[in-house]
Amino acid sequence: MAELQIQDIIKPENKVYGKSKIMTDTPLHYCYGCSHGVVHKLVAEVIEELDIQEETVGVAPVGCSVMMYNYLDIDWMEAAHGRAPAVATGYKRVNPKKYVFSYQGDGDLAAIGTAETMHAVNRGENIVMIFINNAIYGMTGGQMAPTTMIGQATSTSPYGRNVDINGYPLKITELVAHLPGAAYVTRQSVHTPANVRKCKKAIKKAFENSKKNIGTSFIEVVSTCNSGWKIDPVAANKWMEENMFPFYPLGDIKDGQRDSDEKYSVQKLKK
Ligand SMILES: Cc1ncc(C[n+]2csc(CCOP(=O)(O)OP(=O)(O)O)c2C)c(N)n1
Ligand code: SF4
Ligand SMILES: [Mg+2]
Repeated sequence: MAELQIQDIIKPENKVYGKSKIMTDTPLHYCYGCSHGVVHKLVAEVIEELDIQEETVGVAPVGCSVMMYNYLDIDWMEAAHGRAPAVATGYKRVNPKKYVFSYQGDGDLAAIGTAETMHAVNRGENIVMIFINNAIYGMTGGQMAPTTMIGQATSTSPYGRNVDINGYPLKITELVAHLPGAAYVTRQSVHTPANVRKCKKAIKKAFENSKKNIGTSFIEVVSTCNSGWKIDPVAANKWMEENMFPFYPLGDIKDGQRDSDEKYSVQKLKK
């Protein structure tokens, strides 16, 4: 039997994986092991599979993923730090047929942008919010974020986060899930192939929800920042599994639609 040659293998019918056509050829600037690139890829694949490239608008954050607009070939807006859900709200309201998503880190979404986050979900905006929680301010040099774990050393908490001084890590996803405007709230990760698949399913569901006008879809991705944490990517995945998952458990928190207005309506005042 003839020996198998490379050209016998590389054929269109044998292809099992390819780069999404939504991803541009711009090389990603992320550190090796960073979760951002994996999540970008999933968003691109979902947009391609749903065939919504022309109808999708992303709102880029301030943080390591600030240049996400260079990586996905869709329409983009750039928001000031923390303001992505407010910018997404404005765009979606004047263009209700578009698929609008915001993409933010934890410093962006759960620190400076806490108000915008809570109010966008409380209003039940029909947007997708993607939240990359790597427990640190990655871009600016690894400062403590509201999501930093108790005892976790950062450049501004070199002896570890101390609850007496810094308070508790913020579970903003659980808070969001309590808001009546939330339709779908889930926490995912991308550190194993199985988790990558689950996360993609969640992102797809969120985009599909956006067409149904049932409220806000919110996806947290518990992530690593090996550069900020100052450990290698393999150790970062292990640290995340052992230290972050018990506090930030993976899975759906809400899966339905925003609450009905009637639940909160009052009787009209009699004159
Ligand atoms: C109003 C404002 N405050 C602070 C900053 C500085 N800043 C830029 S990125 C960043 C933190 C980003 O962290 P995060 O949102 O967690 O994203 P990551 O880099 O970890 O993905 C900060 C504080 C800024 N650009 N604008
Ligand atoms: S500093 Fe952290 S979040 Fe930023 S690119 Fe590097 S690993 Fe990713
Ligand atoms: Mg961060």
